[in-house]
Amino acid sequence: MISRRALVGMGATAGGLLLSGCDKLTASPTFREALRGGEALTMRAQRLLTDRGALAPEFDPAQRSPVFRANGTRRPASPEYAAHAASNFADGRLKVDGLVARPLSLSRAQIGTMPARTQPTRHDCVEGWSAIGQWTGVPLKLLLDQAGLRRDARYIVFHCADNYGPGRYYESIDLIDAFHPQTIVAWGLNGRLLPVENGAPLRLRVERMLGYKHAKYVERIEAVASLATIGGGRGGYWEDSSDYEWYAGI
Ligand SMILES: Nc1nc2c(c(=O)[nH]1)N[C@H]1C(S)=C(S)[C@@H](COP(=O)(O)O)O[C@H]1N2
Ligand SMILES: [Mo]
Repeated sequence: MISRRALVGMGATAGGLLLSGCDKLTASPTFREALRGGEALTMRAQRLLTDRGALAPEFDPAQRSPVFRANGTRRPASPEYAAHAASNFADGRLKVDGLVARPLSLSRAQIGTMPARTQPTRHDCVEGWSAIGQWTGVPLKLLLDQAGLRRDARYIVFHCADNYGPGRYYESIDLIDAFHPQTIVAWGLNGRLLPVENGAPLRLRVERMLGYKHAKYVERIEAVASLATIGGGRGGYWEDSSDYEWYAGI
């Protein structure tokens, strides 16, 4: 098919000729049917291509797990984190930096005033358990738009406050997941502020991904062009240390 751009590029005379030609073609029933078939095909192809944008199932609040179990770090061990927790995270700041036009430094209170999304979703951990929790947070897209993502940014890295084993916990996702409508920086769980064991003050929810991608205790969000120089270079703590897949889509 000739794209609109190509048509525009053909100039007025040729364009006019083409258009009158098109008028005749669309009048013929067989051509109209062929067009309709093409539309169905395009729609199917588009669904396949946009599958990664599909929403994860959202559940009835009554289906929530009575207790949302905690896994991995349950409380970061650093004195800095202890001090933040003692002041109810009032002084902590979330940094959004890297390949952005306007680096951000936001308190949890500021983030709490931004538009929020609430989503009751199921968390699936590779260790073989699942839980349904209702998360509330700011869509990551809003933070990235406010910071002004540069054109060379390709991945978003989440730097965490905890050391798990030898190194800092971190995770990363590509821009498709970063802009997914259910990708939020969550500050609430089941109608309350996020508890420490589930990642207070802020944790990532990236609902089309396995549990280990959902970074807890996020203190810095960095836009990068490549993951090679971050941590061990494989895009996440478990990816570096245990060969977990970087792309953990579900
Ligand atoms: N910073 C940090 N984020 C983390 C982890 C961790 O140990 N540290 N564990 C991951 C794993 S394996 C899972 S299953 C979930 C657990 O989240 P929860 O503690 O709220 O259940 O957090 C993920 N994010
Ligand atoms: Mo997990």
